Amino acid sequence: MPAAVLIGAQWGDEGKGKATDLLGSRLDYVVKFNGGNNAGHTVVVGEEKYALHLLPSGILTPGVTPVIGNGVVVDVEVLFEELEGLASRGVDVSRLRISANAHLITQYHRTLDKVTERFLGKRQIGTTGRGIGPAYADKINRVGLRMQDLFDENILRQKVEGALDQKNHLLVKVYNRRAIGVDEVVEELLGYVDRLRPMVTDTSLLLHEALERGETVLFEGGQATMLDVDHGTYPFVTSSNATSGGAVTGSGIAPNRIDRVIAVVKAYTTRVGAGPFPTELFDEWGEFLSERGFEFGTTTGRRRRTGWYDAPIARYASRINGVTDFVLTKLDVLTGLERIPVAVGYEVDGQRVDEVPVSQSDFHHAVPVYEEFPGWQEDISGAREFSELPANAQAYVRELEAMSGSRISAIGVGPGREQIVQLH
Ligand code: 2SA
Ligand code: GDP
Ligand code: MG
Repeated sequence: MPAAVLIGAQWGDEGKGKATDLLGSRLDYVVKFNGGNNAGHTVVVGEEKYALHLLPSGILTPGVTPVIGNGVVVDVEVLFEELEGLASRGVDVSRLRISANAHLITQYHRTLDKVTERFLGKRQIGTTGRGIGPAYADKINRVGLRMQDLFDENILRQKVEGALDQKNHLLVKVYNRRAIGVDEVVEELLGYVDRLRPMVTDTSLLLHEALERGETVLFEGGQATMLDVDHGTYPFVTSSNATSGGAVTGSGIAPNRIDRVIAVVKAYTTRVGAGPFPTELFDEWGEFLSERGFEFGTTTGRRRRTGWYDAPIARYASRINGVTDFVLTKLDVLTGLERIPVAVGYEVDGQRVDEVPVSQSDFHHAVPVYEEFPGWQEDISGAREFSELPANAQAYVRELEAMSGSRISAIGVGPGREQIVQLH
């Protein structure tokens, strides 16, 4: 497995952090290729619980070099907070490398994210408020700041001036906010330069050389397929490519280097923020999944919306990402249910459809068509072999596998690092 991509198949929080951590001992590099500190990965190691936002989960595995690729947007204040938090708990953070081409999130991006959301009223996306969308908008609009700009004060000042010209107009005239000064932004950023210098490099070259030496690299996606700016439920998406293609553009590694695509999929579905969600539950079963699965945002603490497994979404993720293996997580959360519904298709305006509809309006009012499978009552959190799962749990996994387009290679039966059943 010289180069593998690990992504989320649904709307995020599938347990990607844990899955990465699991592969950790076999890896040399773990690369974050999209998003920023909107991500939230919870990893439980023994008694210790870590919540990672901007840093790749691989940072927790000794010997692994964590990399922040060019496709990431970096809030440097958050970066150092997170690094210091981990270092104070004994984690070695000295290997971190950051792409010179990664873009920066500054205070004006955070401010704009929050005021824009408020302004949208009922049309809110439900962003994490971390400045992600505005930072990517600047990148595409060619007024973004990159890591490398920090090392030339003149260039940095010019670029901040350019970016603030437009933003101050918007902030003052439209949103009735105070103007942001060029000096305050530049001074704040310059304060981090000395600490950043040894970390910032050409990470595309670094990874290329590692692969040439036969070392292993894992590309870890933030958010998930249905939140991808191109392939997700636009406009209720994040502003980056969270699908496997993003690993290529977001790291500078060619597509033909990648030989495995692992998608993490929950045994049910959750979503945080606004947007369509066909299998969403508003009853006691939704409550059951929320409480049992402890479905609260790792970054914002928001309660996640919950629903049953949606097989067309898994098939869609399989196709868009070229999934070679699924890691099915949180199977333990379903323990105790008599019957488990799974969406096998939808009804749209009286028509049966088997795939995720391309029309956003159709997806908004798609009604799931369910098949029900028998549940199990036994505690499965101690299972480590497939044969140790109750027969109904085994059958549920096999049914999902048959509907989802790729093989299931591992099953999560609890939050702990060791709570996993490996199939392949
Ligand atoms: P943004 O902030 O611009 O990326 O928000 C746009 C949409 O993307 C969703 N989004 C997420 N969905 C699930 N998990 C995410 N990470 C955190 C977690 C979220 C949290 O692990 O729990 O703590 O709330 C994440 N990040 C972005 C977001 O909800 C919007 O729908
Ligand atoms: P990520 O964003 O995909 O990394 O996922 P999050 O960390 O935001 O959310 C997943 C949550 O599920 C975390 O609290 C994990 O500790 C937890 N988790 C992961 N795998 C399992 C599992 O198999 N069973 C249970 N019960 N919890 C799990
Ligand atoms: Mg998360």
